[in-house]
Amino acid sequence: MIDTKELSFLKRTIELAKRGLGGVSPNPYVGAILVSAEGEVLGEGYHKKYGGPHAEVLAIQDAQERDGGLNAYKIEGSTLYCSLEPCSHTNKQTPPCTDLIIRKKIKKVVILSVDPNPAVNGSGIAKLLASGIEAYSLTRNSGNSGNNGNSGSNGKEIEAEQSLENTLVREAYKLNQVFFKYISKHQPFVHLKWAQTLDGCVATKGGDSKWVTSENLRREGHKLRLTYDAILVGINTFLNDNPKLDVRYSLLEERKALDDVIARNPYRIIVGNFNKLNLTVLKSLTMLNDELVNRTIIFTPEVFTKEIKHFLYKLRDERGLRFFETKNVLANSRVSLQEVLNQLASLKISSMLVEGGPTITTEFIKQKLFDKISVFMAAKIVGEGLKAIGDLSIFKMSDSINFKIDEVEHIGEELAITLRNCSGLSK
Ligand code: AOF
Ligand code: ZN
Repeated sequence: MIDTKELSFLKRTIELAKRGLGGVSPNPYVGAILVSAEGEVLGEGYHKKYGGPHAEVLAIQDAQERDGGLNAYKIEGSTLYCSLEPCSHTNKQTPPCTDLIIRKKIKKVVILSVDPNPAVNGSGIAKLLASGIEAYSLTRNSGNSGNNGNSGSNGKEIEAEQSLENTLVREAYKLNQVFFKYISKHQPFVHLKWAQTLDGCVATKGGDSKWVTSENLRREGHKLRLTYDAILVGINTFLNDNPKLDVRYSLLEERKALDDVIARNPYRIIVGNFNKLNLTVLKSLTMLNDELVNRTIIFTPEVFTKEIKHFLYKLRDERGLRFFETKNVLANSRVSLQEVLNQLASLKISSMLVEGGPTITTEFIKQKLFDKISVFMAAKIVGEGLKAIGDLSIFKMSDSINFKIDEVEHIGEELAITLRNCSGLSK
């Protein structure tokens, strides 16, 4: 176990890492802080941009430049705290962080999460140890963790430190859940989200859905959008709601104002059969017209309707629309969602928020292709209406799909519930 001061440095690495939001995907969020042997902070850094310098490199650079380089000599013998294991592999965009750490004669490296990237996965720590650096992570090799029992704490303090340590390890895991899945399974992280009434409806029986939840909760939805590479909807939502699927409420602008981080709208994915659509209607829809057409991606079974095919090809060639005719077509001309996920992974899209509607969401649930669910619940009922989830052919309560509730947030009169699958159905 490590002491409270060191835990506070690790906590800071998570705060720093979070500032990379929107810029680093498909890389992980990483923060690092360099502390002198006397316990003063020499430098801080976080991974800001995919392809840009890593957190450790920026922390060391900060230590070299701070106060006109006055404390640069203290880097030798200092301790580096990192939210993720420093990389040790080559054949990538930036040089390995471990080499710089070794060159700078840093004495100790304390890490929250091991990097599950098969090219790293403990070899960063091994390389540091082989160079005589005291290196350990709180998530693995904890036998090695410098817990020499000499922290001088009494029982209560040890308990508090242990609980803070566990909290930080959990937070570091949550921070990079998307990266961990993408890098180990080469599949995007899938988050299903819908807004419903107390009686489970996303629209009235007349089809009215504006609005199920209040403005407050809708803003939360946009905050969620900001954290994902892509938003996916089914063709029905695309036609009926004519959504834009961008990030509003000035959230992008707020991010842009923070340091020099990147803020961008997520990709917008439409899944469904484009064959039977009305061309005039199609031509009028926002996502095929606005300034973000080059961030729209369509997945459809092969399009036989000549005019529609011509229109979509033209948009692809002239405005950068991405248009995929899927190879695997399921019953009723449904698109294979597994094929969609494979294709997205090859486009380096590491995460996706599925915003409906019921048909496509039910399909993701049926095919067990999701990692997380958020239900935004309004304190209202409408009786008969359009159900959030369609038929799953479940007849016995004991066959229901069960979840663990991760978080319940009370926002005004409404709830934001985050769940994870726990009925043995997860991939
Ligand atoms: C670190 N610190 O800040 C990050 C790490 O292509 P590159 O050079 O950016 O390398 C990407 C890989 O490096 C990524 O897949 C992950 O394993 C690790 N990310 N490592 O030491 C960082 N972002
Ligand atoms: Zn690195």
